[in-house]
Amino acid sequence: MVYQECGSSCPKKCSAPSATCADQTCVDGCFCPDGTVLHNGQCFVPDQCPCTHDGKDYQQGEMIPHECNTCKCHNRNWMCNETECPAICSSFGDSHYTTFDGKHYDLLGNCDYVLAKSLDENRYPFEIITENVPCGSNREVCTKAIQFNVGTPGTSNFYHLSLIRGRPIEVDSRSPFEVKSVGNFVYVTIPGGVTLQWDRGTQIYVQLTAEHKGKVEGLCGNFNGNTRDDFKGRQGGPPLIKVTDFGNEWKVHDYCQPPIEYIDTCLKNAGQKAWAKQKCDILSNKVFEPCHSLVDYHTFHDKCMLDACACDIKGECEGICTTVAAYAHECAVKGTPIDWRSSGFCRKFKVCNYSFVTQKNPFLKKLFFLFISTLGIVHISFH
Ligand SMILES: [Ca+2]
Repeated sequence: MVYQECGSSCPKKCSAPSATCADQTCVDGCFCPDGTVLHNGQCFVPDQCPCTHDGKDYQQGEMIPHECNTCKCHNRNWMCNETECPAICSSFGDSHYTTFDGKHYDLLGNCDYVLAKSLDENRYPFEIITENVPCGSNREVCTKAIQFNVGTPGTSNFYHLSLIRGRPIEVDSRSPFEVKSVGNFVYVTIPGGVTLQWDRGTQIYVQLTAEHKGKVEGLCGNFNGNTRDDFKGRQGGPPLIKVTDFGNEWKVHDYCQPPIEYIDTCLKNAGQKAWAKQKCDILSNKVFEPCHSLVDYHTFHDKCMLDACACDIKGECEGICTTVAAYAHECAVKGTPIDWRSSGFCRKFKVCNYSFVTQKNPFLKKLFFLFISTLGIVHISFH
């Protein structure tokens, strides 16, 4: 910078390099040399000004990942390639769902439900059905059974896979299912870009590649990029207003009762609210701070409170751990694993030497990275 006795009272900045100054009075002080502009106390040729993202500066040519794309800083602007990205639908706890398009909702129902189903024009017809399996004395659901169907029913080109906690997964060698166990998670992949991930409990993630866009239906929504039209019924038409009506559309058996409105368990069990808040505040405190700008925690905090208030026994409430694990999973997917489990909080998985699974296969390494991140174990070195 150079000293001037009479410099502009509003010097040009990277954020507005060609702005004109209405104030004609001059001031003395340190100014950027002619042809350069100011940014955070430094002078830049306007073309070389850094790009900013999430409050950080990036120099010309620097690249950052954005979902499945890469963005490069070029002349102060981000230039991103625009590959259509896969989407993930999640279901966790006994009632929490996020659609492919990112709509969050809660639904309580004891039935089999169509989580995701391809429409007829899909090249790879598939259907994923889940069933809540209660095991608590309250309404707590401890696991989900999953039925994964591929092909056309009634033909020789039809395959079925059952995923039930505690039972071995039997895969027909002629079927298109590729099943991998990585730590506590099971991954089932079929050709055509469909991957199911299950923690053998209540966490289910369905990932679809962009070729399925607009070609699916069910509780995971229609994957058309519009969050507001996800509550479509089986007949199509305008989206349904009430979540219970939407859920009722996708139950598999007519004899099941309709799903019920999700009640605010913290109103019902008001005495439990303070304890629940103490537990769930892990999501809003500094443990998860690195993830707050990447994944909004408020929705997960709300779900955690509902689950915690519903717990009939204080202590290792599975619903709390599952919800926090689900948030940690989202953070890991965004590239920010969080070491969140502690001796007094949801520490029910052992930390083992996992390096063996990562040695051979980069795909497994990636899956495993997500797995340990979800568990909150990050101090693992890959070999
Ligand atoms: Ca949609």
